[in-house]
Amino acid sequence: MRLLVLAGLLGALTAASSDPKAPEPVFGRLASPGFPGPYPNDQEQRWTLAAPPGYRLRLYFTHFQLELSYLCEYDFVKLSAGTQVLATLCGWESTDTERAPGNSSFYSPGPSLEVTFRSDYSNERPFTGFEAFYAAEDIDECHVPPGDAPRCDHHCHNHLGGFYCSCRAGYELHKDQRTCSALCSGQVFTARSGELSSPEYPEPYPKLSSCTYSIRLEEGFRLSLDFVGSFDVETHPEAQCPYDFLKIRTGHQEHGPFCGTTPPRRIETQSNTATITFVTDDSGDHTGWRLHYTSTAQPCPDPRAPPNGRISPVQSQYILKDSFSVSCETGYELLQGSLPLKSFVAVCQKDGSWDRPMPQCSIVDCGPPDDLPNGRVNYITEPNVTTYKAVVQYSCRETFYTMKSNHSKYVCEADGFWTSSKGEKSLPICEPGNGPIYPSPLPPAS
Ligand SMILES: [Ca+2]
Ligand SMILES: [Ca+2]
Ligand SMILES: [Ca+2]
Repeated sequence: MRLLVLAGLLGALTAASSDPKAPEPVFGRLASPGFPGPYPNDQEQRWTLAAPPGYRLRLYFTHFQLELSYLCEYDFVKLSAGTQVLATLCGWESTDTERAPGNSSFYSPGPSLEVTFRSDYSNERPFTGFEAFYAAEDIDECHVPPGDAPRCDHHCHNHLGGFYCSCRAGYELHKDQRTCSALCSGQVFTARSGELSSPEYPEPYPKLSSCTYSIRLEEGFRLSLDFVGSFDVETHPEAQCPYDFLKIRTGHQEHGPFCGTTPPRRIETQSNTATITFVTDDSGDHTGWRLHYTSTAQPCPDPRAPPNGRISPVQSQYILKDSFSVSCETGYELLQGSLPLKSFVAVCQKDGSWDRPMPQCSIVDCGPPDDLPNGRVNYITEPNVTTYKAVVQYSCRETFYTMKSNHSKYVCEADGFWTSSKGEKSLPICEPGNGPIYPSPLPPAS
């Protein structure tokens, strides 16, 4: 963890010190005294090379010929940065124990490089020393050796003299300039059941993030919370969840903090609300958690459909906010007391009662059929029965009137109207005519 913090700090410093102006180019040449002639004895020369911040130095040799000694004890060129020795070089080509530069390039780890040339008291052969060139090069901070922590949580952008980090959608760059914090606050769940999880679950959750999730149901519901799937939140053997933690507040109760790999047990609450807080620190790879919530409430009595009616939907249980509607069979109409209803919906309330009483399905009554001028009406089904499917028949006063229509039977239909078999609701007409008239005259033979 400490390492990561350090890397973050370095990153922040480097990013902060990046200058929009392009720095002066830094390059040059170094050579041993007297080059290309032999170098003198008892020399010690030091060059301190500096590159702008965010740059490093590349050094390569075009000529190298020094006295060879065991571990380069006599004459050598030493490359160092601060207290770190990068290379000690001597001879003219590498041996098992000594190194000569050959065609290698040498890079400073940071913006400074020290080059030291030393010769001892003797130069047995006329060794001609070295010539080298250097130049400042941008450090590609985004390129990290395999196994090293990347500079940026999500995206790294290199530029001359520095670099910067950016984040995927749904994240924002933390003020450490490298970590991407999840935008995971203020999520509200209002469905009766649902699922929530740490960001990216079951992939590792983001660092330096603070997530809040609220479950808000209407009063009367009671929430139950179950952790499902794997549970993995960074923990510590002694301290209680010092790094990352999950806390749950339900009503006036607080649960947690939770961490570790054992999921918390089912939480049965007496509350219709819950707030889940998940806070993470700047390190660790843990997969997080997933929570399934359900809710219940006082059930309402099972509704029983009235005769000739049906209810929908049919459920094994109805609780708060559940509703059902009643519809009547064809030929029946909804009636609450004596009041006809267009439709009926009852809703279960939080005290476990329905908000209105069950209606009835009452048979449709078409009422007494209209009188027919110059004619009469006979009840076919039963005397004075005027309800659904009842049939009446009209006839004209005999001898003087004939019926224009040949549909004299009317049925009480579901819409409450007497209707002929042709679908007519208007009465037949009795017209003055000849001879004896039959109740249902046949059409004249053609
Ligand atoms: Ca020497
Ligand atoms: Ca750079
Ligand atoms: Ca952590």
